[in-house]
Amino acid sequence: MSQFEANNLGRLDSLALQQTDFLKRLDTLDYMERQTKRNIDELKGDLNDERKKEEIVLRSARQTNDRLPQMITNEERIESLGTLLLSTRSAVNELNNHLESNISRLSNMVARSLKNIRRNSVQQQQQPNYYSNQHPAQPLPTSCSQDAPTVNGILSIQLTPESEPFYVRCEEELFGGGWTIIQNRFNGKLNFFRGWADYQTGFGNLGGEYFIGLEKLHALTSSAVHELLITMQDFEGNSRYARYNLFGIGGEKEDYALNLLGDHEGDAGDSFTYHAGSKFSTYDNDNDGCVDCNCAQSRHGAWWYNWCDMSNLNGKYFEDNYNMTPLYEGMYWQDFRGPTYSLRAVRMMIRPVAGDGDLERK
Ligand SMILES: [Ca+2]
Repeated sequence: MSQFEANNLGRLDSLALQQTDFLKRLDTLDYMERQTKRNIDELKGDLNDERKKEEIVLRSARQTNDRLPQMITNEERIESLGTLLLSTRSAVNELNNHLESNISRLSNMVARSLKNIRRNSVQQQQQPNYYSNQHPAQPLPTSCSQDAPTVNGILSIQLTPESEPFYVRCEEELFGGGWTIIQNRFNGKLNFFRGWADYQTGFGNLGGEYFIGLEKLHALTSSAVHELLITMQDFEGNSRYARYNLFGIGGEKEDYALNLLGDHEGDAGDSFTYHAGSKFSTYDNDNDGCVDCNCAQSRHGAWWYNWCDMSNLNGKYFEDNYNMTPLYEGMYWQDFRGPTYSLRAVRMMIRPVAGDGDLERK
């Protein structure tokens, strides 16, 4: 029991005692009032008798004045008893008022106590429990570029306070680091010839080969202005890169169109600008620029196909005969090894452009 509750109980006890005491006094006063009334009645009776006698006396003898003082005294007694009755009534009223005010104070006190108890319990429910393992929420980073510590390159990011957090893989060395890897291929173990639903949600494993998914890619590139970096290696140990200073895709309603692609830079050459503005296509959702063909099907991939392509980084992975693949079907980049050479590894990554709320990068 809290000190507050104990105090209230104490007050209640004392008020109950007061009430008992008052009721006793009220009984006594009732009794007195009844007695007084009886006395008054008796006296009134006496008075009538006296008046009759007075009439007799007055009638019989005008000089029998010696009884008059007694009569006045009786009238005075009636008056004084009347006054006592009035004062008794006023005392009863006073006690009544006192009791009412006590009851009103008590009920106010109870109401206040209930209010406090309710407020305390609500506060307890709302307050985070700082003694549990859950620490007060600290906002998650919104991208790899915020210098948040990663665990082996993996970072949990959250684009808005309302959206679901998700893990991404970060590239922390190239061109100042801070890149979010959106596509990663290096051994051909993961099948990239997939339908629309898989490309929307993403597939694979952040620890191996994967594609991040068009939904997340749209969410990322519409949360801040991004740039794009593509790195690639051939089977002879040569590495190249292509960089675009702006990159963004539309949402589902626009078929994730490549609607933002900036200037190219890099030693791999530009085999992507040809795709700028094109919608994304999979073998089961043909949004390409080829009226009478299905580029995703014929290229064995999924891409922002135009009519049809100068790069096909989600194309088929060739472990053997990589340098003499069927035309356009491999994981190729036109300006690096041409359309019949399937690369050993490619990686696509994005990063918010410096000045868009993130750290400045070189
Ligand atoms: Ca078509």
